[in-house]
Amino acid sequence: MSTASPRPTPEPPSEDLRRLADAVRGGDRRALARALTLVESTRPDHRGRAGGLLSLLLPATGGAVRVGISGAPGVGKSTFIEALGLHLADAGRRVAVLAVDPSSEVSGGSILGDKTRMERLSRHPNAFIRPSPSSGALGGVARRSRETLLVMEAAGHEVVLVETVGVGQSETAVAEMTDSFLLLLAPAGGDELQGIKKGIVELADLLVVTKADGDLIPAAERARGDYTAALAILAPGTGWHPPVLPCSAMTGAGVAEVWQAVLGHRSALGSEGLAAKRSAQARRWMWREVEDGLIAALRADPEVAARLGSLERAVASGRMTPGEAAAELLRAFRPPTA
Ligand SMILES: Nc1nc2c(ncn2[C@@H]2O[C@H](COP(=O)(O)OP(=O)(O)OP(=O)(O)O)[C@@H](O)[C@H]2O)c(=O)[nH]1
Ligand SMILES: [Mg+2]
Repeated sequence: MSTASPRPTPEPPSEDLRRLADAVRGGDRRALARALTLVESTRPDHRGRAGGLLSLLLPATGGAVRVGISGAPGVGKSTFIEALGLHLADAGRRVAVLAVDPSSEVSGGSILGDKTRMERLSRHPNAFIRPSPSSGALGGVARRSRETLLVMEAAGHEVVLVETVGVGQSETAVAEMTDSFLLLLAPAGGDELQGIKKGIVELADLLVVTKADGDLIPAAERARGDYTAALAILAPGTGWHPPVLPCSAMTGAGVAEVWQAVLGHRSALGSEGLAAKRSAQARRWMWREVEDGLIAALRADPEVAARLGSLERAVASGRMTPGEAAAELLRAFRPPTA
């Protein structure tokens, strides 16, 4: 299992790093690209510099509307992001797009690798599209994506759209770095309320039925009814009721309404609610990093490594309880002193 290695102490900012941070804040696209390459790098000597850069940029972050977009493969995420991105960019908003794609190692390409799907948006002067950082364990990819988001924000983007494919933990990771989380659903109802699992519904602030155009309009309408009914059962609580909206990225119908609903969710949160949500996310993120760092250090410990094999075998064969074995590993562990 590969785990994220602990980040080295941030470098005290050099003159060079300060210049880069200033250029990023000034909206220089080439500086932004360089900064993102640094932040996404896994090279140990880059990590310290990246930490230094992020410290410099942190005061300039927080100003964007952060929107997560998820859904099953092929549901229309990229096409929707392009339509929404163009809607906003044409209205003069600066839009950034990034992807969290822990599977790219397996599939051999990133979600946004197929640039043709966002060709128009990627050429728009108000838009900046960043493909998924090079693959790896979700923890590492998610951390780099979160930092990418902060850098894009510091560069003055007013909206950041984060795409992730709706399989497993990457959804949770994206929900934990965004203000509003959109779940995209296919225009098929009835038995196919696939996406509507309780865990996912709890993450979603907004549901969008995609491809509501042409022959699919009746199916999209039915799906909207089914999903609305299912939500009433699954999420009966008070507070925010996630709306279900039909949308066609192809014709553009419903795109503006989805954006209005995002803003509606935002105003329902209120500025205090939003600040509280972001604080909780930042705290959770700190603990994720602590956990990742501890696990990486544990696995790198020679004493632990020497005992691991026999302890695992003892547990697997029932000669030792998992609790005893864990206690022995932890006793052998000498955490590195920072
Ligand atoms: N009719 C119709 N087709 C659409 C619409 N949006 C997307 N599609 C089609 O659905 C297919 C998948 O679209 P994508 O946007 O690539 O879907 P995705 O969810 O990003 O897919 P992955 O990233 O591979 O998970 C493409 O063939 C699109 O042309 C729409 O609004 N209407
Ligand atoms: Mg896609």
